[in-house]
Amino acid sequence: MDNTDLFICIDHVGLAVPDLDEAIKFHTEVFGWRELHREMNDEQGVAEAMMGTGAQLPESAQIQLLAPLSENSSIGKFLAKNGPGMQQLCYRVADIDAVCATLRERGVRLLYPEPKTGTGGARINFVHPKDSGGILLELTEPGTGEH
Ligand code: CMX
Repeated sequence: MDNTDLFICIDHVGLAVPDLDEAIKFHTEVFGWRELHREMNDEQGVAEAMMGTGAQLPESAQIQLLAPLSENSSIGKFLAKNGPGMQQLCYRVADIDAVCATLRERGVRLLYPEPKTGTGGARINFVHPKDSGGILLELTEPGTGEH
């Protein structure tokens, strides 16, 4: 990776769904995705599943299904306002602390002062949608459990 690159690749696209089991069934039976991973993240207020293909190319992006654990969670509020749909785009990074520092220097607001825990023990942070062209942008430094 060239040291001017901030991002490695698109890690996943997150879809807000009202019911995780129903969404997994739909995405497997209709679109042929495979369920690769499932977990609950109480801090983020989500039950989630990562969906991929059989090919699993090293840098192939996954689909993340995100169901709310409560109405007051980020996904609960998103569903109430927008209904089901694309909630976030996630870029993979090698060093989230360095990338967040660079983005802050460039005037971009990160949601958390320090990274929190995401899928598979990843370290995550988010760029506010108002600072990224209207897209909620997640940054993930993968943990050992995600890929
Ligand atoms: N994509 C694009 N724009 C969004 C958005 C999204 N997902 N969520 C909110 N916005 C926009 C709103 O439309 C609103 O714009 P306007 O002021 O023009 O109407 C603005 O951002 C503020 O939105 P809000 O509804 O007042 O704010 P919320 O209380 O819903 O908070 C956000 C928004 C992004 C700060 C919150 O959703 C958040 O903290 N997200 C990060 C955590 C998260 O999403 N966790 C779930 C996923 C976990 C995981 O990936 O592991």
